[in-house]
Amino acid sequence: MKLAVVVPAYNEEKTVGKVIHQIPKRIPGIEKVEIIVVDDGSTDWTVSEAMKAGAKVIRHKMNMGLAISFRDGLDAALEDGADVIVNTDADLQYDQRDIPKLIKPIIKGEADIVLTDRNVWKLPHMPLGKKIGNKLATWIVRILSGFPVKDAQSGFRAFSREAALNLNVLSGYTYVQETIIQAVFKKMKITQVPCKFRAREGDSRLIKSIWSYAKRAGLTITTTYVHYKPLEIFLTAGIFLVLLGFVIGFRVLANFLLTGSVSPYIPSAILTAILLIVGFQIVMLGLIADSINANRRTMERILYLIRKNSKR
Ligand SMILES: Nc1nc2c(ncn2[C@@H]2O[C@H](COP(=O)(O)OP(=O)(O)OP(=O)(O)O)[C@@H](O)[C@H]2O)c(=O)[nH]1
Ligand SMILES: [Mg+2]
Repeated sequence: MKLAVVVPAYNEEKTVGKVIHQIPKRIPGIEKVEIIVVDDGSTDWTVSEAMKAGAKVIRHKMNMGLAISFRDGLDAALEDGADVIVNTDADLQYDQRDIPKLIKPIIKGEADIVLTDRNVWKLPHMPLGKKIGNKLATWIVRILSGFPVKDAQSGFRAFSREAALNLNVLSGYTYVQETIIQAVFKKMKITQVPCKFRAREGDSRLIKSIWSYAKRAGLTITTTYVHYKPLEIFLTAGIFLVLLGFVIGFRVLANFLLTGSVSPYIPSAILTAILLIVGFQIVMLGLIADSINANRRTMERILYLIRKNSKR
């Protein structure tokens, strides 16, 4: 079996080499380990440090964002014939010696994806605001996906070849929540293992402020859910409005049948009309969104087959 370790990096000259050296090169069940650094337009010495440490480097001329780098890393690993893919950060926060533990369920064929749990509450170096943000985002992913994820923000993960072939990252910013929601909806088997997580030296490259992260990650989570469950969302909202319209309109209709007049319920009649029209339109939108969803599934199947049959 071949393992590819993907390391997205943006201006990580101080740590990327150490991360590469720390990655175990001999792992039971693995014949070959390849390290792929995805340099995202770094303006420091990240690329030369990564090459010096022996990694293959894929370069973006401009900063494209972490999610796009992750996607390109997965594609490169698949093209190189990886059977197992690990994604890790270049900032030395994760302990690469956890990799054998991480890939074990995949080698044994017991999981498609292995997530890690940093146990954020117990991390002495993580600020309280970040802990709360992490817990909140994890809770939202748990509710939306229906999977009891423990730490949705940890980027240290392992994927089987089949899982990587099936994932399609659409966000440009962060892939962590999107991939979990997709994996659950695509019925992949997910396992979770605890991992160590050190304090970061220097500033975060990804998170400028908790609010901007929350806004962008929130948008990604919402759109991912809508992409996969449009009918449920629109149908629920539309039917709710139509039913409300019927409840309010019942009195208007009864009065009209008895007296032949809408008065004195004209405001209720207007509200009923609005609720019925808007509700009906939302149901129609749901049906259109569901047709688009069917197209997405077809296209994902085509992409899967193209990836599966290319190179190797
Ligand atoms: N390719 C790419 N990688 C990025 C970008 N921003 C951050 N990274 C990398 O993604 C990994 C995680 O980024 P961090 O800045 O450590 O973000 P984080 O770990 O979520 O947050 P911290 O807890 O503050 O470290 C690191 O390896 C970064 O080098 C980016 O724009 N593009
Ligand atoms: Mg980090």
